[in-house]
Amino acid sequence: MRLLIATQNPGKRKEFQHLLGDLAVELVLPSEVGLGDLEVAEIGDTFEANAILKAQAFAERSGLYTLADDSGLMVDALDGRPGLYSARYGGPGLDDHGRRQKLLDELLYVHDPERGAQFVAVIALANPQTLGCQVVEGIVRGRIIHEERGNNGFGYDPIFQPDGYDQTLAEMDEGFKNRLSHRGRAVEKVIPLLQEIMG
Ligand code: ITT
Repeated sequence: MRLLIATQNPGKRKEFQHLLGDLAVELVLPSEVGLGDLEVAEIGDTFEANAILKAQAFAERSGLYTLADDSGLMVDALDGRPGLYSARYGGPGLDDHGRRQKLLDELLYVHDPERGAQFVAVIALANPQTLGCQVVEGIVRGRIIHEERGNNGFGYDPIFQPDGYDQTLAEMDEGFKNRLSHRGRAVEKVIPLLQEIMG
């Protein structure tokens, strides 16, 4: 079976390839089916709605079973922001580093006990014939530290320290991050669904 990994984010793409590498499916990237430029408007008001929008759009155009992830960082002291807007936080002028700095600035006067946060990933798996979706979720709790640490991963990894660990996600190697991350936990739940489809 061919499975399209419907993300334009290279960090996510790499993690999915690692997480699904042992499965008996052929992983296909958007650029390999002429969809390297497809951007889906994320107009849903939940992670689930946006994951479904992305999975359906790519499944319809590719004719392949498609997996899409909508994810983000929810900071307790910011009432769950940046949340759904994690990728675009602070507007189009900012890169990943700029977004992390914006978040750190907003938390400048927030003390350690109040720096709790969680990463959420919702994965939608779309059937190309019916465009019906199966949806799973993964969460990892942790806290926002005071300055960036580590060069691995992507996005907000350098400022997020999972509960029970001294390292940030960006200080862990990919295999380690994948075992405990929101995306890793969601993929664990999607694997049985893929196995069922493959029979
Ligand atoms: P696609 O829609 O093409 O998949 P995207 O980056 O726009 O790519 P989202 O809309 O789901 O994806 O935004 C998720 C953002 O949340 C992402 O850009 C990061 O800023 C952040 N994020 C999600 N998972 C993360 C992780 O594992 N580590 C660090 N940051 C993460």
